[in-house]
Amino acid sequence: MRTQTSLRDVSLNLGLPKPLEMMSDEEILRKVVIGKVFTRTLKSLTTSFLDEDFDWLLPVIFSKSTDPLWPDPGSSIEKRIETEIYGETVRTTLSMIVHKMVACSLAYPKLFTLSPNVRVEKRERKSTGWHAYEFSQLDFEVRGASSSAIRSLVERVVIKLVEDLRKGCEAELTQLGQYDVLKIPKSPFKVFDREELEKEYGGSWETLLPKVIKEPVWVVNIPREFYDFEEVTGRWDNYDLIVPKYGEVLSGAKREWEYNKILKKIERDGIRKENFSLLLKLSKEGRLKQTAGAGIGVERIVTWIVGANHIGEVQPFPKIPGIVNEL
Ligand code: ASN
Repeated sequence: MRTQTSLRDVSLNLGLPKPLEMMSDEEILRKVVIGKVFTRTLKSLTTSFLDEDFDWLLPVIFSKSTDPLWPDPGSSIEKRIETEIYGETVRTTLSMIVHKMVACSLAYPKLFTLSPNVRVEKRERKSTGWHAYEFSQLDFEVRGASSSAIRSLVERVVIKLVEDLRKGCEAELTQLGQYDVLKIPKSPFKVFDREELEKEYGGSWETLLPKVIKEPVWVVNIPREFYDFEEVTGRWDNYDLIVPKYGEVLSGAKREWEYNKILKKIERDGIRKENFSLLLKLSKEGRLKQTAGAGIGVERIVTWIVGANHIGEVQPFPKIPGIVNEL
């Protein structure tokens, strides 16, 4: 007979996640149980945003302008997908940051979207267990919000999620051996400054911090793309949410909105101005507003919740760097 937590170890020692058609009955059973938790996670997250009066926008796949993902030290893109339609060069969505900034400024003061992100990561990232070359973000943005307001909102959403799952998925979490592991986090979450972490752990704080924390924590002040707000002191007004054992499940920021600053930062980063001409135009005309937001890596948050060994385990069709299955 199975013990209650019998599905916990099904994926151990089996190597990388397989496509559905290659899985044993037991592995499929584990996939199905994880799938139930996934569905409830989507329900809880979207309900939280709807209850907070957010508008739900559908995502886009092709645009002339998308996230540069540069010079983010965390990104390792092997290939950028560009194609031509109607005589124009378009790119697949790396994140909906540009769309969020524009839509939030011009039309929807509180918005979220569940969007596919295509990031063709270097193939050596297949063994991190934390990267997939296609994944989904619950990306949201709020006009006029401060970073601390966004962090409080995220804390409410994450706490509600764990509460909902402990109620609605007790059987599944027990089978996965996670019911006793997954505790309801206490608000406010601890906040660490990246500069302090560098002093303590050196450059590998991102891999070391998840090993020492017991609850989700914030890391603030992380140098990255031009659209995150930089104060005159050089401090970045941005944040990552880090979960125990795994790492970053959300990144976000207050955004830049002033033309001169955006232009300077784009030039500093050596990225092509013409790929961000709309953002530059709107900011020059004073139509880009101060916003703040973040994106939750949906597969990552479920990986943490179910205690998976690899993010591909929570994807029905695993998109593991370097491995291209038929589906
Ligand atoms: N979603 C992130 C944000 O809101 C951006 C990203 O994924 N690169 O800041």
